[in-house]
Amino acid sequence: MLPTSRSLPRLLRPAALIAVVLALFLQGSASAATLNVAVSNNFFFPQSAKIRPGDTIHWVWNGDNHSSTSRGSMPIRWDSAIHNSGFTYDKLFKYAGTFSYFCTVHTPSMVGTVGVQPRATPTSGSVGTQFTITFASTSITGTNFQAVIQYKVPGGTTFAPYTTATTGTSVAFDSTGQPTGDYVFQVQLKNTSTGKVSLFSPSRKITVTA
Ligand SMILES: [Cu+2]
Repeated sequence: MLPTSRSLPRLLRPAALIAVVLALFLQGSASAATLNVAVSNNFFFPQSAKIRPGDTIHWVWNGDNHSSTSRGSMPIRWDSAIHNSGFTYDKLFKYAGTFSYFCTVHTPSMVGTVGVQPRATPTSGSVGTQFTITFASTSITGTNFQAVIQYKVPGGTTFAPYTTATTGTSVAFDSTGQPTGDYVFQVQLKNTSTGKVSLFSPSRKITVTA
């Protein structure tokens, strides 16, 4: 015999249970996407992959004698070594930035980038809203990494320094007393041990409304 909803703890009532499952699903899907990138003769596709912190790139070889190798100028490093059709290689990207890579066999023509776009919560809100710009899926506290964050204000044409984050996973943007309009953020990852920096990430826009 099934228990009645009255006899169950409040959290296990159907509506609440559905909400919990939905929240877990949304959280999971937001933090663990995988994007396939083809390793072909002689190009990567998409050449400019775009993901978010916590996502994984899954390179799939459909041509022979290629590698996926980070540029030596990058703050993070990876190297699949040289492989043939059928091989796959995964890398998790925890931090925002744009990371360039190449094939060590077909240099300099076979190149690609992984753009890791910061998240924003919310993406729109009235003046006074506290926005969160998330640049990492796991805390950078205690690592050799910093997130250099720039922003463009409403009506602005160029990016200006916003802040450099050395801890946590996100920074706040307090829109109290700020002009309405679009604010655009971009993030560059810096490795403080090597001094190397990524390219700037794909940008993330938030909108402050009246
Ligand atoms: Cu190649």
